[in-house]
Amino acid sequence: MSFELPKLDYAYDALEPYIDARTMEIHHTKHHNGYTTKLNAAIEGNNKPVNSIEEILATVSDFSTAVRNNGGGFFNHALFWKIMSPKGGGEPKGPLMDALKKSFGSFEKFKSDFANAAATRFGSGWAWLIKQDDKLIVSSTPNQDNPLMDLSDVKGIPVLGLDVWEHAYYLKYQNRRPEYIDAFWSVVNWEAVTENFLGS
Ligand code: MN3
Repeated sequence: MSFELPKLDYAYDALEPYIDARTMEIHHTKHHNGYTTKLNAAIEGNNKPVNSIEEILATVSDFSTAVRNNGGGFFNHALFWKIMSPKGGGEPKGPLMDALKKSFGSFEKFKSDFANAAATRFGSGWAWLIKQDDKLIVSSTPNQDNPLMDLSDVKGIPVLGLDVWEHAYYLKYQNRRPEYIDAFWSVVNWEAVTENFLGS
């Protein structure tokens, strides 16, 4: 099988002013496209049958470093585009809000834990909200690793993810990663995040 670069559900400029159009365009057409192309090249000719990206990630330690890096990059960005929307922001409702309050004490505490994980991830990586059975926890991973990978320190189902590679924010925010993290809350698509939570 081969993987295809997913289309965005909105225009490159739709997340302005929080995430600028140029960053979105380069991020999707260059970075995500690159991970997709390199993932396909890396799995071509290997003898393991490949049925889904989730299956690859769950057994990623059996694959090459190229599959780990590009398979993670392929999955992480596909999730990232989905959990953002020009109609995003605000607060989640219903079961997700209940679960966040139960796991973190309050929505504000969750936001501050998540922002802290994103701000303190040294170098390139991702901050995550993940589901472990009934519980929600915050974690972060280096590079393009993610919590579905068998070699991840903290494992679970990714519900929300934030790309903190410099390519995700440098054109607009330069070294001010905390400002980018702050802006991210204005574009979070809580309906999509709730689907990730309920569907897993
Ligand atoms: Mn990225």
